[in-house]
Amino acid sequence: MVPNPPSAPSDAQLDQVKEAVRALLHQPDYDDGSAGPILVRLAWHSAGTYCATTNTGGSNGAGMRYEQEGGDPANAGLQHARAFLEPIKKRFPWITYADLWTLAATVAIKEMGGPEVTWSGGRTDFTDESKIPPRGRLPDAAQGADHLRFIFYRMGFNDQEIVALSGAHNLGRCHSENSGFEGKWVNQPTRFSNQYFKLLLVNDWKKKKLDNGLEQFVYVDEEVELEDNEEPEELMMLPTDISLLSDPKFKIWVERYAEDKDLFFDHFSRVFAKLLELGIRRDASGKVVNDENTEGGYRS
Ligand code: CCH
Repeated sequence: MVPNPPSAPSDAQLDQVKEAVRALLHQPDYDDGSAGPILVRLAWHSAGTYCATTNTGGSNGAGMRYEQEGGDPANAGLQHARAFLEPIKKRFPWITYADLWTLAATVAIKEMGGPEVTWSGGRTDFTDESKIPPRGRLPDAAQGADHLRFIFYRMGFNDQEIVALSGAHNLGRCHSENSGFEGKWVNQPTRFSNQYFKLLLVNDWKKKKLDNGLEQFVYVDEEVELEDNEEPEELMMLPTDISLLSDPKFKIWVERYAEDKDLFFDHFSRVFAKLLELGIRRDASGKVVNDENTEGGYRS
């Protein structure tokens, strides 16, 4: 317990943090030139451990700072996202890691051309590993629609929300050193759009077995004219992404989001805000109800 927690930050203080996040997004030497996609994944994995039945896991605690969660193979690569944010935590020590990780994702989404996501602060950071949920709660990309429902229903999401959340795969890429999968979903992976849904529907996805034995789906645009020595650009989908096409209840939403970008942005903004609140208990005034073995949180 923190005897005398600080008072809640002012909007001006939060604006300073947001500005600092904006300033670090441009990373010419990293991946596709932006820290944005991996910051979104960091927030998602921090929240996606939630179990509604037991009310454990979720975006409180920033448990990935500990080996038990940070060293989970499902979180491989996210150390880069945490390292990007570390100087901001040093500069603004009053913000908890759990708040910083979630807030940074909303800034990144907006800066990459996505919707505004409502964010509220007050998350606390674990001071030990006692509340870290067991490994194995994040989705396995090699599986299908039943698995997606099993994982996301556990968090309290419905079919429409599962498809909307999956639209985050407009961003970033797979890295063989992290997940074993390789490649990006869309041509412009640092631009938030509904392109992922369009490509899912229009392209003829072919199964490809990787050297490590994993299977993903790929598409190569044969129509594109290439310069000499230029390799054709291959786009990819995970087996879980493809399962959104084969399951009729998911496919309805893939079709709607492919044809209506505004609808997708609206639904994504709501469902991402919901994701970031998983595991957070607030009183009627919106203040977080603090647990033991955590630090941070604000005086009302
Ligand atoms: Fe995801 N995702 N994700 N994902 N994900 C990966 C990368 C990103 C699954 C598997 C993978 C969501 C849902 C799922 C992002 C956001 C979200 C990778 C590659 C795998 C594998 C990791 C690597 O190799 O570095 C599966 C399965 C699901 C099931 O639904 C949801 C929900 C979100 C956010 C709302 C983002 C962003 C990335 C790109 C990260 C990067 O480093 O570029």
